[in-house]
Formats: sequence, C-alpha cells, structure tokens
Amino acid sequence: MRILVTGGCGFIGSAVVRHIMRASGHSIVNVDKMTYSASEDALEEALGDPRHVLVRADIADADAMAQVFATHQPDAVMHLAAESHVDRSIDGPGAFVRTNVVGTFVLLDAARAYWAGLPAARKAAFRFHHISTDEVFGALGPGDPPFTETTAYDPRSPYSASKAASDHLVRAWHHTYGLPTLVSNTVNNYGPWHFPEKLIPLVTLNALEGKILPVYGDGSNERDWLFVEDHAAALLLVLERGEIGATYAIGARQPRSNLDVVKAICAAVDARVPDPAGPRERLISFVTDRPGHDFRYEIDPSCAEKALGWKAAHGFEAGLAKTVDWFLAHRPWWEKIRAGNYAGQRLGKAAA
Ligand code: TDX
Repeated sequence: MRILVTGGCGFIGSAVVRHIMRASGHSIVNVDKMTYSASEDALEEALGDPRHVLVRADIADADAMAQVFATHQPDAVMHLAAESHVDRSIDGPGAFVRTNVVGTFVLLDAARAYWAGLPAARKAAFRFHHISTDEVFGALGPGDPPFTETTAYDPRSPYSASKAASDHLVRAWHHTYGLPTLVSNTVNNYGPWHFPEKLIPLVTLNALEGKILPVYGDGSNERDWLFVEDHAAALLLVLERGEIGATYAIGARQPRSNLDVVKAICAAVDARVPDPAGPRERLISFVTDRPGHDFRYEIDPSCAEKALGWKAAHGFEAGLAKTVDWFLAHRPWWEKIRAGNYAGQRLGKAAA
C-alpha cells in the first residue's frame, strides 16, 4: 500500500511512520504542516528512505489536499494531524477548531472526491483511518467502568470537543457517502519524541534540570498510559484488518493517578542520575488545577484486542524506563525545544 499519513512528524504520527517503515513494505506520503510540535528528526531512518516522502502542507488547504491525492494516488489514509494539547486549547481554541474540525472536513472531502474516481478494485480496497482520543467520551468517576466503543460522547474541553466533531464528520462521510472509514480512540500515549509540554516528558525534563514538578490539583486525576510504539502497532493492524465503519477503542490496562506517575518518573530519574540534593520527589509542587480538568479516562480494550490480535506489550514501568532512557540519550533535541521556552504552560502561573 501507499499510505497517506497526516501529522507524520508529530509524536504519534512519527511513531506510526517508523513502525510502518520497519514492520511492513508499505510506502508513505507524510503530510505535515510542521507546527511547533513537529520534528523531522523523529522520522529517524524514514528521512532518507525512498519509501517515504514528506509534503509540507496544511490539511485545511483544499487545493493542497486535492493535489496530494492526485499526485501520490494513495491506497489508504491514516489521519493523525491534530492540535492535541488540552491546556493550549483552553488558552486558544481557534487553532483546534481550524485544524481538527475544518482540517478533517477538508481532508475527508478531498479523500471522497479522489476515492469516487478510483477504479472498482482500488475503490473497494481504499480505507480512511481516523485516529482519535478517549477524551471524546468525557470523564469517568472513581468507580465507573472504563470507556468502550459504545460509550456515548460527552467532550468537555475545546480540544476534546474538536476531536469529537472530527469523529462525527468521519462517521457521517461513511454513512452518507459510503467512504470506507475506520475510527480508533486511544488513551494517553507516552514515549520517545513526546513534545515536552505533556505531563510525562515535562516532568522528566524538569526533574533532570532540578525544576519544580507541577501537579495540577491534588494529583488524584487518573489516566491510562499506552507506550506509543504499542499504539503504532495497533494502528497499522486497524488499517490492515479493521472492519469498514467500525470503531476500535485501544487501551493499555495501565491506569495510574498523576501523582503516582510523577513519583514513578522521580524514581526512574533518581536511579539513573542521582541528585546530590536528594530525591526528586522534593520538587513536586501542587499547582492551580486545569479549568474543567477531567477526573479520569480509561478504556476497556477487550474488543480491539480480540479483533486485532493485539495487546499493549509494555507495562507502565517498562515503558517509562525506555522513555526516561530515551530522553537521557536525546538531550540536544529537547534542549533546543526547551530553550524556545516550552518549560510548561502553567508553570509560570504556578511560580507567580
Ligand atoms: O504540568 C502538568 N501537570 C499535570 O498535573 C501537565 C502538563 C499535566 N498535568 C495533568 C493533567 C492530566 O490530568 O496530567 C494529566 C496528563 O496531562 P497531559 O499530558 O496534558 O494529557 P491529557 O490532558 O490527559 O491529554 C492527553 O491524552 C489524551 C493528550 O494531550 C491528548 O492529546 C490525548 O487526546
């Protein structure tokens, strides 16, 4: 297959690109706008591989998308391009509506026009796989059962509302126009190349640099943590084996409170780079909570595991160990980003 991957220089998108290059013979057209969180370095060996082409373009640009389909004639789309940071969506929701909602609409329409003109066999084999999040399902209380494929939508932040809207558009293009779509929703990912505005990379790097470790509220909020390479493997299986029109809820079975996550990061960093001043837990600082902070997300991945023959290979501690080792081995990458003032969105407010 020739797969059009959108957002292939982002955190999850680049893991998908690397996985496809290593685990399959497929080729990739990578469409990325190269916003603040994109990184060409994250493509690793794909950069010099003739099976991979990078096109710098905005998914909300209809002419550019029509051109991409016409030029590269993809067999499938994996749509990962999105604005993804909840705190940013609170401070500036416009970019989230533009990229996540309008961008998905423009991409769907370009895909539909292209797909409609394909010869019968290629038309039947075509797939549009939309990658989404568990945040569209809202927030769980402490004893609630985890989300599944059939949980009703209840998005609560500008970010999750924009992703929910994009999921609805994809399903509408299937039901109305017959576009062969697949949707997957997943839990919090973490791992190599994670942009250091998100909890795990931010806390890892702050711990290494002796800065405060900002925990929103009392740290009891819970997330389910999936190692990004396990997610990339699941996504390729969804594309190759997924049933048209179906949804796949992909989870790790690794729920942790934020405070437990931060403590685990402190222990992992202490074990590798002991701090003469004492254990890093002393740097934990409880800061003003995120407005509308969802208490808990967790997915029951039973259906997806069965359908795909897949299970998350990494438990949280094993995935975190690899992640901390990766950040230690890639200082130049994150030092450059951090020099650009990405030391944490709400850190300034907390310190003030
Ligand atoms: O400094 C911090 N302190 C803190 O306590 C940050 C950045 C976060 N948090 C908390 C907020 C969340 O409860 O940690 C948890 C994780 O926060 P994020 O890393 O910002 O992720 P989250 O808001 O859970 O959303 C993530 O998972 C679902 C991704 O950013 C989304 O794109 C994805 O859809």
